[in-house]
Amino acid sequence: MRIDVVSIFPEYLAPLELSLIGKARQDGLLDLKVHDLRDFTTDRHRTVDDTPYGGGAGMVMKPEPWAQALTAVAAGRSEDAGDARAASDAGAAGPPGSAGKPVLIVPSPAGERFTQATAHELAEEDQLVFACGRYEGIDERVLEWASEHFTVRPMSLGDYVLNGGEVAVLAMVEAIGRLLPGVVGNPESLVEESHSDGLLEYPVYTKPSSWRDRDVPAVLLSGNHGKIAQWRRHEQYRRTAERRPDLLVEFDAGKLPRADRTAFSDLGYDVVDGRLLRRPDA
Ligand code: 6GU
Repeated sequence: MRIDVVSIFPEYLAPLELSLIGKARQDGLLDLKVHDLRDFTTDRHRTVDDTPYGGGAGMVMKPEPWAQALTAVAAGRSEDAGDARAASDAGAAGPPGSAGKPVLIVPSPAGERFTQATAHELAEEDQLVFACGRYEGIDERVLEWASEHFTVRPMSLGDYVLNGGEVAVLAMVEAIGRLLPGVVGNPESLVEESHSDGLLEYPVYTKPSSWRDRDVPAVLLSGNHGKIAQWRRHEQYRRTAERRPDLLVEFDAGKLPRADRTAFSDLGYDVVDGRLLRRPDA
């Protein structure tokens, strides 16, 4: 997979050289490049922002540096603004032979919610481009224009505001990158983790079996793998009901074994038409 990140703070993306993602880059599983938006300006001050039409607080990112930068990365030519202009003049729309348009991800609290399902979807793409906005955002016309060359997806991590897209890109690239074949050593670790099945993960324990007067749940020491699997599943239900009841609305309860229905009943949920319904009295 090819990933390009455009930012006015390329140093912010330095952690992508570390750990699993850094290793994936070294191993050639992930071709990731970070670009400085200011390299695509043409004025002496390398200006990337200006005051908003209509008034109001803050600054807005100017469209032209973004068009130059995105044209360059879509064409796979991004060393400097000269390259960007050449690619633009040639009308380049993407690397030759690439299947479909690259996906342009625009981190924004006004975007669609980024979830584990989004990460899986994006992990199938050939090329992702992340456009890190700062200030009050990027001139809206950039996104309209870019849709000729990219599938444009404004994405939000959640309902809170960050100062810019960079931290969100660190999170999204890690979530996507770890799903690429070969990046996570043992692919089984991807199966039983939070959100892989629409539920939160069960609690985990390691040695010693008794620590500061606290014992590991006995079932985990029993060697009974059926019992252990059931206990873990029920812990997932309990945790999800307690911390993220919103996730249970989407949960498919149609084929649950009797013991699991009972577990949900104990948590105050009935199964109605294959869906979990919170009892009003619970
Ligand atoms: Cl993706 N970007 C920014 N700037 N703020 C956010 C966000 C993204 N997700 C939540 N808040």
